Amino acid sequence: MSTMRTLGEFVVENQHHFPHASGELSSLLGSIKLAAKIVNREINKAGLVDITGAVGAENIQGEEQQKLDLYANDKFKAALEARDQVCGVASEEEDEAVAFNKDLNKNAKYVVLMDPLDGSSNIDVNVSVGTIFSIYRRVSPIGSAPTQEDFLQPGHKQVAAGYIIYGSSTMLVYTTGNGVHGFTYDPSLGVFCLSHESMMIPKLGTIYSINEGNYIRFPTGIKKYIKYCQENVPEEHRPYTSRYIGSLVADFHRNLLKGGIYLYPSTESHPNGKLRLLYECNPIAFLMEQAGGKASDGKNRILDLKPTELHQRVPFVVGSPAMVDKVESFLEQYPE
Ligand code: P6P
Repeated sequence: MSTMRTLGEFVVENQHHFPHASGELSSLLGSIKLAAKIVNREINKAGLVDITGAVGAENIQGEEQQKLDLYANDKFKAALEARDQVCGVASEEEDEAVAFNKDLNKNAKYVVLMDPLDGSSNIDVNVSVGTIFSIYRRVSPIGSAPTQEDFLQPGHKQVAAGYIIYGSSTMLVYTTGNGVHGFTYDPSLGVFCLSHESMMIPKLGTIYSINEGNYIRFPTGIKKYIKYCQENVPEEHRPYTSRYIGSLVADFHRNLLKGGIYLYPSTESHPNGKLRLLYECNPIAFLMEQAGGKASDGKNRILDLKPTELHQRVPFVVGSPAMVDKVESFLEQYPE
């Protein structure tokens, strides 16, 4: 239910929670909000204009870049560079971190890491996709160019994180460490309205999200957990329901609202899993913990991991706390 409070008003009302608040967060989120509106407009036209499909190039991950991947990357970078809060960004679509060198960025205090359009291979088949962002205070001296250390901070140092889901409706969901709040976009007004204040995930859900096509390549503990989910135990609300869209933001958002767990484990071909620690797992983990859930690599808390590389991957288990605990117990019981 929309309370007719806009994102801008809500952020200003809660600005005092943001460390060293001086309107920086509202301006920083304002640039993300602007880029989200622009990307949303193009996604909703996809299919009508030549903006879908591949560009015939690959990103550093070796993944085929979609036209909208690059479009979204450009728009979010431009919006962040146009304000004086951000000194640089790291992106799934950029091999290296990008330093903003305009005078207005010189004294900026923050860096942003992002997956500008996660799940973009789904655009051509009209499945929800999303933008994921993660915000840190820089650790290098203000006034100098950002350094690798600014971007390789552990997830518990995030000052804000969130996502935009471009789905049946477009929503922006974010946290600054004081709860998770969701805003639904009203295109007729051009504003994001507060629709989900203080989102909390149910402690136990009945949805498990994993690509079971990889079953034979999963660790034994994951195979055991999948079979556990499928056992018929009515008093424990099992069997569970399998729901996997192939778009992290969409799977996560549904599980956040209804309760559930998302898993992208290690496999033989991807020993560190597929998802990237810095701009997928850390922001999603921050949101999940703020919503009362858990996020681990199957053993270690995601937010405690010390990053070593910009695009490093990590196995990922995120969702209702009791369900994450159960996965970790199976992995402990059946170590590889
Ligand atoms: P698979 C999209 O490429 C993504 O990064 C996530 O959004 C999604 O959950 C996952 O990969 C899907 O990967 O291997 O199951 O197709």
